[in-house]
Amino acid sequence: MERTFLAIKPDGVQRGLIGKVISRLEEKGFKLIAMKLMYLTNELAEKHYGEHKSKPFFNGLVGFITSGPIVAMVWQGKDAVSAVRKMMGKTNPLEAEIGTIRGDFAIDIGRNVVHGSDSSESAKREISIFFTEKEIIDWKPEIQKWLYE
Ligand code: IDP
Ligand code: MG
Repeated sequence: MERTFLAIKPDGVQRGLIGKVISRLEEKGFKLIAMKLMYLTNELAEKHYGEHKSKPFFNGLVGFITSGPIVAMVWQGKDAVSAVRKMMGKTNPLEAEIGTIRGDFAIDIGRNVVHGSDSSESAKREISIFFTEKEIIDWKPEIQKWLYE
């Protein structure tokens, strides 16, 4: 089963949306296999968002993502990377479909509540930035047989 990295950004934490975001993924049937509440250091933030280094919004993005605690998570399930991206909605929340996390909970592109890996390669990279293998718990939910045929 595929793994993806999902983070609730400082805006989501400050606005009390941790539970709602987690509920959506739990209700969908994905399995939470790692989670921590943490501050991102500048160094970690710049590494995580390395692909955007040359973008005009990079400094603002790093400043924002380090401005408060985030919730870093790993979720597992069938096609988890693309399915979670779908549940997050488009980067710009006003373009994101209603029913998605960003579509329902956000307005501004710079305050879009969640980060999620955009490919299985970036998922691997991001998971390894945030978690050690020991922190990932591949437990067996009893409900599994009711989710997958
Ligand atoms: P994603 O989060 O949907 O993968 P990316 O293009 O990877 O979107 O951008 C990373 C983050 O950078 C976005 O979630 C958003 O918060 C911020 N961002 C992207 N484009 C802009 C922009 O044009 N202005 C301000 N912030 C942006
Ligand atoms: Mg991205």
